[in-house]
Amino acid sequence: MSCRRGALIVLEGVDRAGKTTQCQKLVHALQQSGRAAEMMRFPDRTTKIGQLISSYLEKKSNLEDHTVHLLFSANRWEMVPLMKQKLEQGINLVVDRYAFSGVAFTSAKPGFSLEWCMNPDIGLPKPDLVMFLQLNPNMAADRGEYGIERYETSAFQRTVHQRFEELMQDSSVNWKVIDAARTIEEVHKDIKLLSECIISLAENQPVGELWS
Ligand code: NYM
Repeated sequence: MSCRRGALIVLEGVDRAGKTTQCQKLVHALQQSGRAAEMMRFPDRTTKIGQLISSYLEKKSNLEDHTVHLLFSANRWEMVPLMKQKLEQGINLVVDRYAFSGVAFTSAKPGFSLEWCMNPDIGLPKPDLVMFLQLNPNMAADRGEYGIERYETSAFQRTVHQRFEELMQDSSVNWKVIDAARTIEEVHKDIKLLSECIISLAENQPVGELWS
């Protein structure tokens, strides 16, 4: 008998919503409760493609806007064999950003439709659950100065937030909105509960394909 597969759980949100902290806490909590869990993040800056992206984000290099969008997508695709392998082994994957960030950030640039941006990510492993850490971009800005990387301005983040709102209209994706304006522990409690439910539901179902 094959083992139960792991769940693919994604956390999304604008910068400073607390995604990374919450991903780490979730992985830890799942492991504490005896479940196999690992964290992944996109962009994965460790690969050759990831290094091109990282240099672009740090403003050490310039890349044409379509090109960098496709690199972000390629950075996800190059991890797909590993993701599938881990899910099949029963490891729950907790992912810090995924294709939704890809679409929200590029489509916040002038001249990019949601549809064009979604295309290269069609067919990626479909998350069983996408939790959107909802934080008003003004509150996100109040959490301290934005960093110096590309996209880290209040005006751009407001547009990114609007694009996420549009993406969340798509009922083919299992979106859950989490109020991220609360304490770290309150937010974690909700995330943990939702994740535990989806892990039980996903284990007997095949991994789906995103947007296809
Ligand atoms: N970003 C992230 C994109 O523009 N496209 C993508 O596909 C992904 C996954 O990269 N501002 C942006 C969002 C962030 C930046 O993310 C780096 P992080 O989580 O700060 O490393």
